[in-house]
Amino acid sequence: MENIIEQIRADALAEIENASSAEEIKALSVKYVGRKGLITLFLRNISSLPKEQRPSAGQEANVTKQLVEERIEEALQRIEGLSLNSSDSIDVSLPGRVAIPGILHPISQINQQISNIFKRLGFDIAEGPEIETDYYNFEALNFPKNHPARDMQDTFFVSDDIVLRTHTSPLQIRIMEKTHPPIRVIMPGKVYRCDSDLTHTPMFHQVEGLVVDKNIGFSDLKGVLTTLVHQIFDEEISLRFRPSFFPFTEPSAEVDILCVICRGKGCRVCSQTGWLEVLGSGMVHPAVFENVHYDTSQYSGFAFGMGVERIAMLKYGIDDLRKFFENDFRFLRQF
Ligand code: 2U9
Repeated sequence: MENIIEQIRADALAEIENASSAEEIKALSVKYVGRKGLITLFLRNISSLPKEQRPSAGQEANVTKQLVEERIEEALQRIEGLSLNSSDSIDVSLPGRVAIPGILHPISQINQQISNIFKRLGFDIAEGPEIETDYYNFEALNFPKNHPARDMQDTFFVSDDIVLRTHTSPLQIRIMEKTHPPIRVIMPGKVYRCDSDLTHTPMFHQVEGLVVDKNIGFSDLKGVLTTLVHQIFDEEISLRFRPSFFPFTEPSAEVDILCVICRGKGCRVCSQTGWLEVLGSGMVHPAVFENVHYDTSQYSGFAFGMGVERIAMLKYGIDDLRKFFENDFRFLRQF
């Protein structure tokens, strides 16, 4: 009898040793220590042995059963450990990858803020072509050919007569050609100028606006632009209207805010003037109205324009315009 249980034990240990998968080990568990396994059956049949053999056979079988169960457990742990270390396994203890939510680009945020301010004031929003004819970009806006004011615009020419728009004003001519007053509209969009340094990029974003109706005066211009500047920067901020020149407006004024850095004392940012220029404006020049066949004895209007990057730089205290175009997420996610 002892020979039989010794043989079963030797076979079981050898087969467990040679098994290479969890399935094989589980099959061996069934074969030796399962309900109908060889060791289980041996134990069940001990009662049929001669009385004097039963104690030693039972003890031997119990020791064998315990040993086989231990070896099966060890073999399973060895095989599962191997499969966890293999290249396609997942280490569930590693920290997870955090999904960083996207944000609107700061220029888009300022654009939206400006659009929302004008929507509340009853303005429409219009968009138009970025490639324009000389007529819409210059001629209709009272820039005669060879006029020195064209030099201010650093134009990209596609051909003699076709340009990348240097401002969104051509769209205002197109709108006036198709629409009768009253007009209250803003034009956000990309514009192009052949210029590149700390405060200029060849492409930048502008928002221009146009109001045309009966009895529109400079006080309307001042009211709308004061509301705009107060809502973008701060309700308390001081601003001033400073005489200027544009071919398409007369009179013209640039709008300055009290320097956000030195509060008027004079510093490097405001070139010691105490003021920062934020936008340009003026009453629409009668020559522009004549080009779109508006009756200047009945209608008047004002227009304005601002660079969105410049507004963002002043609002957030950024000194290099190129940061907006590098798409470094460490910079962009701050806004
Ligand atoms: C029409 C008539 C008048 C739009 C205007 C400005 C003044 C102005 C600059 C601001 C910074 C351009 O981006 S910038 O370099 N713009 O100062 N723009 S008035 O005047 C118009 C436009 C269209 C028919």
